Amino acid sequence: MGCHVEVLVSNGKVVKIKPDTKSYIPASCMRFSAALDYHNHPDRLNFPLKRSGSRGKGEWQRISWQQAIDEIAGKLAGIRDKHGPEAVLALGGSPHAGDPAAWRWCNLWGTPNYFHLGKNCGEAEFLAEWSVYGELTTLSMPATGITRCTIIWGANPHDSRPPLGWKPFLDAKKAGMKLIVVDPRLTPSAREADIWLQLRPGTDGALALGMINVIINEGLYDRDFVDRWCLGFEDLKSLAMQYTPEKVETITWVPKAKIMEAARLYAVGKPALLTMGVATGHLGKATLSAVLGKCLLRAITGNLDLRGGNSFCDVPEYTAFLDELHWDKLIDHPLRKRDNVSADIWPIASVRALKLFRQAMSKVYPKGCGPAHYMVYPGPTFVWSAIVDQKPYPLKAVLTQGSNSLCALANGKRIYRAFTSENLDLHVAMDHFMTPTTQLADYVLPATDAIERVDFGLMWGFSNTFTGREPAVEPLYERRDDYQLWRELGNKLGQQGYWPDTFEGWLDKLLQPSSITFRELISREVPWLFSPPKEKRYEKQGFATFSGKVELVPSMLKKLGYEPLQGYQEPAWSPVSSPELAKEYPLILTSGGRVQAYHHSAHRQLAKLRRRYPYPLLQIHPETAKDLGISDGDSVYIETPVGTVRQKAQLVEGIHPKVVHADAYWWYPEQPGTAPCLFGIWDSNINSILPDDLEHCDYAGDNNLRGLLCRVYPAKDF
Ligand SMILES: Nc1nc2c(c(=O)[nH]1)N[C@H]1C(S)=C(S)[C@@H](COP(=O)(O)OP(=O)(O)OC[C@H]3O[C@@H](n4cnc5c(=O)[nH]c(N)nc54)[C@H](O)[C@@H]3O)O[C@H]1N2
Ligand SMILES: Nc1nc2c(c(=O)[nH]1)N[C@H]1C(S)=C(S)[C@@H](COP(=O)(O)OP(=O)(O)OC[C@H]3O[C@@H](n4cnc5c(=O)[nH]c(N)nc54)[C@H](O)[C@@H]3O)O[C@H]1N2
Ligand SMILES: [Mo]
Repeated sequence: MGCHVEVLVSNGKVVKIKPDTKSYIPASCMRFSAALDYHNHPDRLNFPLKRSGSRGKGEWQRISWQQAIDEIAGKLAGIRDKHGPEAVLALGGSPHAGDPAAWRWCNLWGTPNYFHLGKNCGEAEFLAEWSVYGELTTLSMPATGITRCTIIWGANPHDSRPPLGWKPFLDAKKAGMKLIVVDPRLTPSAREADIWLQLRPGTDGALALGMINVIINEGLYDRDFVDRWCLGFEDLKSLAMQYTPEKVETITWVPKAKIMEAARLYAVGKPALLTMGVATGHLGKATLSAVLGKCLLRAITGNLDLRGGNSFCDVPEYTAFLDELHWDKLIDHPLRKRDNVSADIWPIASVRALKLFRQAMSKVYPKGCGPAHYMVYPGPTFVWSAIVDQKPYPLKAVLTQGSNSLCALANGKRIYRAFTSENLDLHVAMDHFMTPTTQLADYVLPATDAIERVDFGLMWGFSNTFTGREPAVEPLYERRDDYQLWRELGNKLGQQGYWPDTFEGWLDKLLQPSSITFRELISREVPWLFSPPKEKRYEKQGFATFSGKVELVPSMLKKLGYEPLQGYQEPAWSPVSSPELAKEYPLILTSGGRVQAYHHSAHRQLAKLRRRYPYPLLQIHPETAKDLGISDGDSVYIETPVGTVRQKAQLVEGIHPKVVHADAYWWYPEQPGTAPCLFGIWDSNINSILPDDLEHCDYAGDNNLRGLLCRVYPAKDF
């Protein structure tokens, strides 16, 4: 997650990696201790490979980079001639060093079918924030001595963001800040809370409306801010009046007294922060009310663009990020005739939406806003069907870079069908290791890791920060920077002139507005550009919405065909929305909470980490386990209507007896890689049995990963 380490090198070889104690973010979690093993691991990909048997057979032939690039470029050109640039899909992962280059390549190429795993990350919440107030508050942290109350909502920073992202909460608490945590589990973050709201997974939208009800009824909202800066208050008020604390207790299982107490504490605790959290974007049909509800709470309490509250992310002005990425090149690309494959179904995630957001923001941000790429992603379900059924139009090539989609996305069987479809003419995957996903590629390319390449952080354009880092050693074998994949393909496919020769050259170009080279930056003691905190920018410039105000009933949603005043909607599977199914699958399933040992599907190869965390765990309440004849450490089956996987039971008190939490992303690098085994992907990976039909997708097409149903029973040991 970008923590700093010191790498000791002898004779061009890394000998030791330790936390950089001089840095402001020294590595502290257990993962860095395995970083050297990661760099040298015998299973690392070191040379380009070309498939020789059928897809998934695991038969590979080593080829040169030149041959790989020539053949891939040749195939892409043929696909573009026959099917248009939109027939190429790029699949990117969570933070890795090639992403902006991939977005740029796609914009120049003309495909809106860029699917970044961020789709299942913060997208749903970001799009809601843009719709309501035209800004993102993703990076807000409590300010010690200033923030009086924080709600951590759907996140567990203790495990997901140590040390940079958790310490500020502790520091602020010491200075008197009150902490509220909304989480179905008693996580290490929740243990620190003054109030823990243990809700039924998926019911966040109802909880938010219940809190709004209390805040309005008790006159605790910021009247001045609402009068001057918000539109639609009366409509929101009428909606919220339907969500009495009694009713919300029934929906969420949170006692009404706690709902009222939390609402009051938050509303009077100004400046107060309400955090982003990926969980609220994983709720399928229940997502929109949840993410809007969070935005509305921030707005009516006047905590927007406020120091210590939800401050706005800065636009990346130190870098040429916005110029370099050329979103307009995608909007007006001469060859692009179609929007992404799911634009008609989820219009908020489309080029059309990108254009509308740009219009709405143009007064405040003439160059557009930062991470606009979040607006164009197609939804996964339709990506797979555009490959298998070639509808609404054919997708013919997939360029996977730094993503293990077979593990990280819902309904693995559907993804498997897509990757093995005869209609898929080309699948290229660039990674550090063979994974279930790379195993289904035609070409597999070896990437450099963070120790052997220059690296940078600009938070995907979310902020006006830029940090740089130098490589410790030359790349091993034939590993290459991810940047080079896009550059070389670009140079062969009509993008000549856009791509500096080296990754560092591109970073120099990005840094031009700051009149500093990448080298100069990284030779500084603190190699970091950042802008000082700001607040109340809206007083001068208004909000970056169509009206210039905070839109409690967002006109953006209306323009795109959504109901802008959302009441709470149940997830598609729940005791309320599907009571018959709930009889067969009586437990509420949530999944994927971060664990310190691993980054998503990665690192399972590393013995040091595997010893610490050898199996995927299903957290279950001791009473429930007892009723099912399950003891701590027993193997259990978890079954949904989509399928069955096996994990080990971990009995925990801090979970509701009707709720279970399954670890996500499990696969076993030690098992055979050949299909259908694919490193044991079907054994334990909860995502492979999560549903992805239309009824489960949220308003932007994201997967429903939390707030589902399952049953659990003893399994044969493993
Ligand atoms: N160690 C480690 N750190 C990581 C990552 C990693 O893989 N490993 N991944 C990084 C990435 S890409 C991301 S996006 C961040 C995410 O970081 P966080 O936002 O902190 O996400 P999680 O820990 O997945 O989930 C947060 C909490 O949501 C709770 N939850 C489950 N269902 C619900 C629900 O219905 N409602 C609510 N309110 N809460 C629910 C879970 O119990 C969990 O504790 O972490 C980043 N940091
Ligand atoms: N059930 C459930 N599923 C989830 C979530 C959840 O909370 N619950 N969270 C979702 C979220 S927030 C996210 S962000 C996604 C993450 O989804 P992904 O990003 O697809 O997951 P990773 O396992 O991190 O896959 C990254 C791959 O990139 C490789 N890699 C690492 N570094 C590099 C590099 O520098 N270059 C290249 N080329 N490859 C590299 C790794 O070896 C690994 O195979 O998962 C989503 N899926
Ligand atoms: Mo994420």
